[in-house]
Amino acid sequence: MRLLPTIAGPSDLKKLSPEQLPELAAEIRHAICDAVSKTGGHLAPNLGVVELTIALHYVFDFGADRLLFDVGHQCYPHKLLTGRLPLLSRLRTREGMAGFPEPRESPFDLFSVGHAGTGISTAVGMARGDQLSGQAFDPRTNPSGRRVVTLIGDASIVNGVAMEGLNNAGTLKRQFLVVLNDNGMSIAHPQGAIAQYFDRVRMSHLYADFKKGAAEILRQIPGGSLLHDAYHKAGEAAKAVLSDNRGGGWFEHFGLVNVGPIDGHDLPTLIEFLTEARDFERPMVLHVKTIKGKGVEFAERDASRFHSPPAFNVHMADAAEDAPQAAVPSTQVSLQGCRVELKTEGPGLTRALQEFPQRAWDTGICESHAMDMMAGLAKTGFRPFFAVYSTFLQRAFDQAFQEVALQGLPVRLCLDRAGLVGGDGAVHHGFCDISLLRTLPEAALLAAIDEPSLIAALEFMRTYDAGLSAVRYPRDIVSPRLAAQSCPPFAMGKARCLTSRFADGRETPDIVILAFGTPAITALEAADQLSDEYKIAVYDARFAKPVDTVLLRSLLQRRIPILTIEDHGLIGGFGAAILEAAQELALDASRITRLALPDAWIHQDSRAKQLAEVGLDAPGIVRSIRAAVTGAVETGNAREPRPTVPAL
Ligand SMILES: Cc1ncc(C[n+]2csc(CCOP(=O)(O)OP(=O)(O)O)c2C)c(N)n1
Repeated sequence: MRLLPTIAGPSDLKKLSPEQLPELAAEIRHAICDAVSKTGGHLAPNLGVVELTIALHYVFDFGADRLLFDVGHQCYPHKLLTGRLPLLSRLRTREGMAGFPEPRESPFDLFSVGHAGTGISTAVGMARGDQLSGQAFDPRTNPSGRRVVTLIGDASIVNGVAMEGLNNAGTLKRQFLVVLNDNGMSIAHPQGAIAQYFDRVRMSHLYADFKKGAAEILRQIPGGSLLHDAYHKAGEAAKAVLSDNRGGGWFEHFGLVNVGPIDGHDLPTLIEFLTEARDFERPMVLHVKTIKGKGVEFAERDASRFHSPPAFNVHMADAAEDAPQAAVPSTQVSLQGCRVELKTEGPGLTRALQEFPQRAWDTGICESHAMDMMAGLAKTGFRPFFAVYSTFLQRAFDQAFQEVALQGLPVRLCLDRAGLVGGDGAVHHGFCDISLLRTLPEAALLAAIDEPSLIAALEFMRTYDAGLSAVRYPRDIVSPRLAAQSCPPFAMGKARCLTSRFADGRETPDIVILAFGTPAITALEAADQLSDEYKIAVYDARFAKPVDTVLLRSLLQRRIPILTIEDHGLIGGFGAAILEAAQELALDASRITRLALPDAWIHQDSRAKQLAEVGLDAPGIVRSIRAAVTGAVETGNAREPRPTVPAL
C-alpha cells in the first residue's frame, strides 16, 4: 500500500492527481477485503462505492459540506478517506472502527445510522437548517456555503421514509444532491415496482448513450456548464437526455432534476458530473450505476452472500477457476437456522420463498407496509407470520398498534436478532421490542431459548387467535444444554422450571431466577457454579406478557428472593412486567432484583463481550445472584438506576 496510508483526511486526497485515483481505489478495496475477511462486516456494499466515495470527497469539501449516508453500511471507504485507516483492523469492535457512521468517531460522520430510509429526510433538515442560519451554499450570495449530499441505495430509496423525504426534498429551493447508488441489489434482489423501474432505466438508457447525448448538448452550448446550461438553456430535448424520462421520469415528479445513470466506477465521469452537480442550485438526483462487490471476483459473483459475511478465508482457487475464492466457514446451528427447518425463515427468506412461492413474500425494506399487509391477511382469515429483526420492528410499531392489535387480529411476529447484536452495535440492538409490544392489549409475548422451544413457541402462536403474538430470539448459536430434556408445549402465561428438583415446589430454593429468553441457559451455568453455596431454581419464564402470576405469587408469599434476567432493556421489559405484577398482586416486591440491559447505549463489539459488559454472561449472573440473595443492590436494579454501563 502506497497511497492510502498517506491519506489522513480529504485534503490529502485532493493532493492526488486524477491519474493516481484508480490506484487508491485498488488499495481501499484491498484494505477492506482484508479487514472484513478477519472480522466480518459489510463487504459487497463497500466494494461497490469505492470510486463513488473517492469522487465525492475529491469534489466536495465535507469539512463544511454535509454528507449523509442512508443505512450507512457502505461507509467504509468514507471512513478510510477521513483518517480512520488505523481503526480498520479492529472493525466492528469497541476500540476499532464502527461498521456504521458514528459521530463519536469523527466529525465527518453526522448521524449514527443503520436503519434504511433516513438519509434524505435528515439531509432535508440540515439543508433547511443551513439556510436558516445563513450557511447554505448559494451560487450568487454564498458560493462558499455548505452543500448537502445524501447517498442512498436503490433498495433503500423504496422505503416509505425515503419517499416522504423525496416528496419534501422537491420543495427545497437550493442545492441538494441525492446520489442514488443503483447496483440492482438489496441484500438479495430488490422487490417491487420501483426496482423494476430501475431495471428498465438501466437497460434502456445505458451510460454510453447518456454520455454521447450529454456531449452533444455541450457542443451546442459553447463554453457551457453541462448540467446547469442544459437545464436552463437547452430546453426540453436536453433535459430529456440528462434525465431519463423514458422510464417515467420518476424523480422529476417529486420535483428533483434527474441525471443519469452514469457509470459509478468511471472516476473521470464521476468527478465531471459531481463537479457539475456541486454548484447546481436545485434539488437533483444523480443516478449512479455501480456493481455490488466490484473488484473482488467472489463478492461480485455472490454479492448477496458477501453483503455482510462473517470472517472468511480467502485462498487462491485452483487453476481452472483462476480467481480468488472465499469460503465462509459453516458455524454452529444458529437460532436463525432453526427457522429454515420451521419453514418460517425471516429476513433470510430465500428458502421459504422457494418452498412456498404462493404464500411467502419479501416486501423489501418496507416494515410498516409488511405489518399492515399481515393485518390484511389476518382479516381474510389467514394466520400470517411476519419475520423481522427486532430493531426494524420499531418501524412498524404504529401498524402493530392500530391495524393489528386494535382490530384484535392474530398476526404472529418472529423477532429475530432480539437483544444485543454484536458488531452492528447500538443502531441494531433489539432492546425495546417487549417495552413497545407490552403496551398492546391481548398481545402474547414469548421468548425462545433453543430450537425445541422455538418450535413450541411457534406452535403456540399458530393457535393463538385472540390478538398479536410475538416470539423473540437472539443472533446466537443454539445451546445444546437442554437437548436431552423434552420441551413441554407453551401454555398461556406459564413459566417452565428448568431445575427439576424445584419443579414440584416442595423444596424451597434460596433464590429463584426468572429468565426471559436465552439468558435462562446462561443462568443454569451460573447456578451450576454456585451449587455448593446456594439452592437455586431457574425458570424459563417463556412469557413477558402475560407473566406467570401464579408462580410469582407463590414465590413472593414464601419470601423467596427473585432475580429476573433478560437480554432486553431494563425499562419496560420482562423484569418491569414482574415488578408491576407484584404490585398489582399487592405483594412485597422488595426481594425482586432485575438484571437487564442498562439505560445506556451499548456500542459495537462481539455479542459475548457486550453480554459480559452488562453482566449477562455467567460470571455476571453469578455476581447478580450473590447480590440478590444477600439483598445487596445489583446491576440494572431500577431502584438504583445506573447512569452508565456497569463496571462489574
Ligand atoms: C429499516 C431497515 N430495514 C432493513 C434493513 C436491513 N438492510 C441493511 S442494508 C439492506 C439492503 C440495502 O440495499 P441498498 O440500499 O440498495 O444498498 P446496497 O447494500 O445494495 O448497497 C437492508 C435490507 C435496514 N438497515 N433498515
